[in-house]
Amino acid sequence: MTYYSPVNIVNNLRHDWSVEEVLALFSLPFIELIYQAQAIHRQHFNSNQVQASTLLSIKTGGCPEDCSYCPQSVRYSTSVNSEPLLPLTEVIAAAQKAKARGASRFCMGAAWRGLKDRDLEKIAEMISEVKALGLETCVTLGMLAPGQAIRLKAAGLDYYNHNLDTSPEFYSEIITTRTYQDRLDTLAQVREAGIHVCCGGIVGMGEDQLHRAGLLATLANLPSHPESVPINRLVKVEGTPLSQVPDLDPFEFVRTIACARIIMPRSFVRLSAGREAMSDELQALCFLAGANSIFYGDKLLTTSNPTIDRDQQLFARLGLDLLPVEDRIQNTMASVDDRHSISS
Ligand code: SAM
Ligand code: DTB
Ligand code: SF4
Repeated sequence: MTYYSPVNIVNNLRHDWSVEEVLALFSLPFIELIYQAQAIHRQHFNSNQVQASTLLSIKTGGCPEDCSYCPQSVRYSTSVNSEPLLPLTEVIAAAQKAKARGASRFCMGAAWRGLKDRDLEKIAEMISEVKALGLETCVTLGMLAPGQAIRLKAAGLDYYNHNLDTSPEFYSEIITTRTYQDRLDTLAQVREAGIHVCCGGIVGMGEDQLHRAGLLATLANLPSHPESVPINRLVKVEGTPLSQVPDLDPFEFVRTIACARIIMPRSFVRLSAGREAMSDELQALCFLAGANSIFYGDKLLTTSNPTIDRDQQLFARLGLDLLPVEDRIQNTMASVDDRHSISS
């Protein structure tokens, strides 16, 4: 049996954050907060290197869930139509292109409530082929049933993305068709199968600071910190219930990144959806606050992302480098090896 200690005695990772403590971080003077986040960031990472993942929607639209931010839900009238699963050849071609452009990881997303066994082997084949190209593999397919994660791991899956999206308290305002516990159960299956966890959320959905702190505390208090923590800023899509929600203060977004960096010091914190609408200066502040990963490529799943050209120019102006895939794997292994478990 495995017990988890609240404090990781090997590398001091904490898993007992109270929401009040995280709120206290949010309340620090901005300069103090960024200073603390950057100081912690530099203890664990080369602060001039950024990991890049390229996304591909392998099954677009027609999703039965009611996530109120999502253009792919069948319940909302958006410009996204339902399409079948992409053929393997298209997936391989997109992965080859991503690799040639410098991405270290290829993330395949499906607009599913959960993975069905009838699709499992097709997905496994996609994972194996992408892995064979020398890329890290990631999929996000919704909920997993027992046994499925083990098959995905055997196919060569490095990461499974499954977001908590928001705090437990705000969650029911956003999604009613699956529970928070459903998400935690899928994350546990992923961990148990030995797959790295990519788990984060969305800010700017009309939540308040308490809920942003609640999301981050929940992520940090998981049995292990997710290796990858995507922080998405809501992309407001016409036709979705959240399309008219007021903008989040950009400094509050930077504070969210900084707090994630401080409480999950060894995780890659990804500046995720929403970058296209951000100025170069705001993105630079996010990197200063400890973000060290991006989605790289002209498209997210159904919405647009900064072009490769724009990102390359920004990286050149800031002296940032893309993390090569070999370094990425080594770095991740170190953090996984240090996982705090006491077995008896
Ligand atoms: N259907 C699967 C699921 O929900 O787990 C996988 C794909 S789903 C699109 C992956 C994640 O994308 C969601 O959990 C959410 O965090 C993020 N996302 C979707 N729409 C978004 C939007 N409009 N703005 C920001 N993030 C979004
Ligand atoms: C994550 O946290 N963000 C990505 C990825 N994981 C799958 C998805 C963002 C989707 C943005 C809306 C769209 O393009 O459909
Ligand atoms: Fe479906 Fe995922 Fe979109 Fe929710 S976020 S509606 S589960 S595709």
